[in-house]
Amino acid sequence: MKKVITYGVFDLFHEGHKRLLERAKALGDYLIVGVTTEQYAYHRGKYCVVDPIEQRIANVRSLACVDEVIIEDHDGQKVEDIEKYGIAVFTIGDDWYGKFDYLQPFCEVVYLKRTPGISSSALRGIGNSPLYLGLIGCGRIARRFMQEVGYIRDIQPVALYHPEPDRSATLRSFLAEHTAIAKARTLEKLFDLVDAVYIAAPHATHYEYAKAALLAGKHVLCEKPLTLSGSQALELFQLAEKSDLVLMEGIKTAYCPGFLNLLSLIRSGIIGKIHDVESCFTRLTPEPCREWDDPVCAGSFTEFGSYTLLPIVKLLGTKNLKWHFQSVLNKNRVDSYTKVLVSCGDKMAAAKTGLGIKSAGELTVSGTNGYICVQAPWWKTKVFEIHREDPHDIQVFSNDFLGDGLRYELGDFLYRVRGHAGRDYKLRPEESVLMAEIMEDFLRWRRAQ
Ligand code: C2G
Repeated sequence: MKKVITYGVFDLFHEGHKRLLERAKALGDYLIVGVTTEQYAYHRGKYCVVDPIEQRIANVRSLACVDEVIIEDHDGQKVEDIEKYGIAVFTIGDDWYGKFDYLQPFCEVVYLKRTPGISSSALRGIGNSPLYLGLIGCGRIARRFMQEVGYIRDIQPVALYHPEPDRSATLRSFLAEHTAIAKARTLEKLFDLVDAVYIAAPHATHYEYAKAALLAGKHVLCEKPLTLSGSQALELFQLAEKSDLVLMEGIKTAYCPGFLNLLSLIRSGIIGKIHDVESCFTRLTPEPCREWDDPVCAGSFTEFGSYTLLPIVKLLGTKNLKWHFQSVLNKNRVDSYTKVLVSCGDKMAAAKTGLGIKSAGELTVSGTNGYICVQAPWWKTKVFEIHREDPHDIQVFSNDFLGDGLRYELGDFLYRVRGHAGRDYKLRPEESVLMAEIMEDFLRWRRAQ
């Protein structure tokens, strides 16, 4: 029995996939098809897979030429499968030409001509022209954004709005670096050119810009903190829902595979019942700069609080939380270091942020059967450890975190703007609203100090 194996994502199953599988079967007597998991497709830079794996498996299995379907979910699996199933021929489309020659010592490798003119990404685009995106703000995060957006094929940044178009040196150098981006002199001009906006402007301006964009019928991805008031955040989400628009808060950790893996393991009870979450984000930031000087909301908590609150609202929930603040304030009443103590029934948490004081940027989650520790930069969650009573009993988990990680939230933004469901659990509106409430309460408390 001459066994053949091939692999694919097989998203939005189409004629090209069918023809490839039929020709693969013709290379032998028995065809095994490996269908790639969404996580592993992510790992390989495919951030917008639409069909759930069950659907993709069913589509492949429905072909008479397919004898067996397996799951593809990790690097190096192909060699394992070739040996495990006694494979004679590995085959794949010639868009991978040469990439699997390393399998030749194990079996015959055949690249089959790809069917021209059809692809899952084109099908994803059907009825959806590229998402034309406008930027508001052109500081550090906007520059990192431009590096990452290149990984999401169907998002095209086309214009930028800056409140001081003629005076900003940052704007001039940004536009010099990104010549395909047009300068929109007014917000209205920007909205005329785009389908969605990415807000990377100073925190205190987020609410007004997001509201203007939503009222103009534009989807919004807004850097954290979304707003500095719970009621403003709630108003924005209600406006987005009423207008059938996507509003996402850009806390990139919430969308990255490692953090999602961490949450699902904790929720599966791997460290028992959790009772404490401790998160810390500090970055020594020399003065003067926006973080210290912003007249409305300078300080460590408005800068890094969203990151440190995220695991707390994810693991303690959004109901019946109590919190209080402690801060080290400078002469301008700006917090160089803040600790927020949170409690909810028999659960507690502490979020620490620092601009002028350094601390261990770790995330620790404590439970009845062990604890999880993630070293800095835990907000770019890659490796984490599970510790038990026995100090030698340590499990290590490693995950992807590619580039600056914005590509994950951008993939989800496009996925949701395209009307696909099933990813909004990563950061729910009520979680963003609660974090905005805590931010609001902090600024009120700080003013009273
Ligand atoms: N294909 C084709 N013609 C097309 C589109 C795809 O012949 N018009 C082939 C691809 O070359 C591949 C298979 O169909 O062999 C599945 O394609 P995808 O679903 O895009 O999967 P891909 O990302 O190529 O995954 O680890 C290897 C990967 O899993 C391959």
